[in-house]
Amino acid sequence: MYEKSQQLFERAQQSIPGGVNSPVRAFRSVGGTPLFIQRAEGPYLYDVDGHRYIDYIASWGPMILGHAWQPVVKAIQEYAVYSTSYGAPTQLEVEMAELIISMVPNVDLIRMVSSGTEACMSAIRLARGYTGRNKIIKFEGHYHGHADPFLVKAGSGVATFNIQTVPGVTPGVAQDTLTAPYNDLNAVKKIADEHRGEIAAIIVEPVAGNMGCILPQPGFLEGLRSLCDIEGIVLILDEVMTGFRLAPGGAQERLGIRADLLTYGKVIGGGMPVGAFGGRKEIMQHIAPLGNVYQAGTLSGNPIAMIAGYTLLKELKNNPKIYTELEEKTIYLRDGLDKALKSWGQPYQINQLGSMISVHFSDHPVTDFATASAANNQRFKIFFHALLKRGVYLPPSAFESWFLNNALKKEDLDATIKAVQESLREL
Ligand code: KE4
Repeated sequence: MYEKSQQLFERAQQSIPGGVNSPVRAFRSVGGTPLFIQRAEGPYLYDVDGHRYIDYIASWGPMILGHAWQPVVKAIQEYAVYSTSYGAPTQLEVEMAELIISMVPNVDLIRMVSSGTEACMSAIRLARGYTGRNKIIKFEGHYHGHADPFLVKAGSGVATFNIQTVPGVTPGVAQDTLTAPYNDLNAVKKIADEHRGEIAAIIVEPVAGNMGCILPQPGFLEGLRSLCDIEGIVLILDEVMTGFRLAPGGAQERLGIRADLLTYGKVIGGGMPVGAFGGRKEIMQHIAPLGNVYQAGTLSGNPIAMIAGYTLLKELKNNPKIYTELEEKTIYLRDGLDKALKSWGQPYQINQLGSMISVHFSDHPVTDFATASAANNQRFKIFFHALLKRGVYLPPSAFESWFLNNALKKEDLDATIKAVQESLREL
């Protein structure tokens, strides 16, 4: 069934660590051979063995309008002939920055980078440079990329592989990263009391997507906001997943919260390598060459990445009904999954907001890393493969959010629900 993927995976492991260029792709937590993808179009992936899958990863978020969305494809084709990089400023970068600023309520200045990791690590450095303080608070199970300060009780692949302390992250770095359970405001207040005057930033996924999809409890983000105001701490919303996905203005618009700094990735690049960080001018003006907080990148603002991201964001800004359609489709899927799983009679939870959703085989609400970890993730493993062989491609880990794309049609959602119904006897 997966002969060519198996052959390619064998071959890949001879030249690439683990045969993949990012660990979560290796299927390690669900077992089996990672599928090698030949091409994708709309809501479908096609693997090298010719199988078609309904895609709920969407490249971990970017492909919000589906794969090979023609305006982006055409824009890349058109601009590639002008060269693929100059290492000098372009009008495109100005137009991209102006477009983002027009979509997000409280960004005065924004700096483009080439990944979400770069965006988050730059935002942390900026917060430290701006406040003169060293420590940060992050949340257990949250993932902000693979920069050293974040690899303390991180989510996504770090949680998937249950890596408690990442070798290579020195005690000197780890000591400045303090952690609290997500949705536990009292724990954060306690840390802030114990480290008054030492904390530069709190960085948080406004809707967590790296331990499945987990929503903020009412008042949690608002509590962080007021704590940061009182203590002079920079509030960083990591919107790499939620930005331009939950609303044109991201989680800030959807949840009515305002951060001091924002980080972006994924959707912002339309599938090309793009990240960004931005916020109030009072803070951003400390970034070189304006200020001395140094941050740089050979391919930052790359013209091909800019035209891809710009073309996609322009569509999202001009057609906000896309968000309504996406949420309606996600709620349709959620309700269908709920009906199927209820008939099954075993415990489960479904978390959903906008076009982010996840299923947890747990008999109590999944609200943080501890409850996500306590779920029956062995059952998720079986669920994953039962759906995969029926042509439905979920993230290969219980510690990931699913992402819907707007190319999905009702027939795709119905096929997914049917596949879930048929798979229940295997769980
Ligand atoms: P990248 O460096 O992978 O572009 O972005 C890091 C990042 C930062 N912040 C959040 C909230 C993120 O979810 C991510 C990356 N997400 C993972 C999926 N959970 C990327 C997939 C992968 O690691 O291959």
